[in-house]
Amino acid sequence: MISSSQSLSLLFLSTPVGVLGTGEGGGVELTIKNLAQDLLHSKHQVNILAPKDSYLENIPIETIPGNLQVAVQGEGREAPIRLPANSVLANMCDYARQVQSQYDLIVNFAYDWLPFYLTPFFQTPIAHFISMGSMSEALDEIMRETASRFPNTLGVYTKTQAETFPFADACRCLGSGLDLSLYEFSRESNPEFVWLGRIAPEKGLEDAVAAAEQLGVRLKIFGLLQDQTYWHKILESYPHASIHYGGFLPTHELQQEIRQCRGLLMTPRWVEAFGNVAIEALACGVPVISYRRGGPAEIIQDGKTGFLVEPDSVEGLIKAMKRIGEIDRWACRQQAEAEYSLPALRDRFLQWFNQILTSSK
Ligand code: HBI
Repeated sequence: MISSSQSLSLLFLSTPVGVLGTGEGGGVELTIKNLAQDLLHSKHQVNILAPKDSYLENIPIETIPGNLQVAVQGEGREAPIRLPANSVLANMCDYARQVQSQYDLIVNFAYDWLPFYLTPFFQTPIAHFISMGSMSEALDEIMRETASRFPNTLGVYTKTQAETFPFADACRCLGSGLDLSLYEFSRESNPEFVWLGRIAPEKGLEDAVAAAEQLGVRLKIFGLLQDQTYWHKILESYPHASIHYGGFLPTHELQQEIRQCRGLLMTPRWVEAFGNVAIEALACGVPVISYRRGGPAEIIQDGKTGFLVEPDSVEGLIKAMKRIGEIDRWACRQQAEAEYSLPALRDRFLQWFNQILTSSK
């Protein structure tokens, strides 16, 4: 029996779609960084396998060469599993195989077929953290098989996300968390709204721009500009919108920008597994207006820390934006502290790890 206070030696497999630290890995990057940082502070050993050029301050990373994996959201549900030549994911799995005996547990953050398929080939147990909702038949199938052969080894952010899978009951909900000391509460705000995230079709940025243009308010935008065509189409479609794109900022700079804003707009087209940007805003005292879809629908306390809006309704966004002054900004910070602190996240993950280690003995 592994006592929860005992130090664990953990090997993280990062997402293979991007270089860790650049935003290419989306929300799961923040989860990996925050979790690794807090586990290291709590005297556990963590090593991360990630693509070449990956870098996170004060966190050990073993960079692995090879070609990045294709993002699953670009493929159809029926798409066959594909690996590029010299696949960084395959190289990461092979490296993990070679060093596995040095670790109590491997934690897979790749939303990919290969690490699930290889689980029975490993002696060291593997915990699979699933960072998105259901995206493909082949992945659903291998995840379901892994869940039945290795009970309790599938973790997700939220219940809504789990419910997109046929094996929802086999998923352990872990939520998310932030280093709240990096986010400064701001009681005051300027009249601007803000949108955060990867600029890509599944994030629905055009709706936030449309709402800002119709309401005649300024919208600040931050995040990785992942899809240039999509971005230029938005600029052409809303020439009168007052928007400012500020790039992908490290946390310190980002929170300085968002803490002054009146509200965060979240416009997910897909079932957002969690929506880390929502708790980043709450941590600064910024209320969140989001479509009632996916993770944000479980995070936002409607009318208390923000507003939940009919999905894909720009009118709904505008109505909520007009009411944003009703929200007490301190209540937003309090919710972040109560539910999304890093120690709370770490404890949830350690309980999950210990459950796996106890049952795998
Ligand atoms: N696609 N194939 C693949 N593998 C991943 O790990 C992956 C992805 N797309 C997006 C993604 N991970 C992360 O941005 C998630 O946090 C959304």
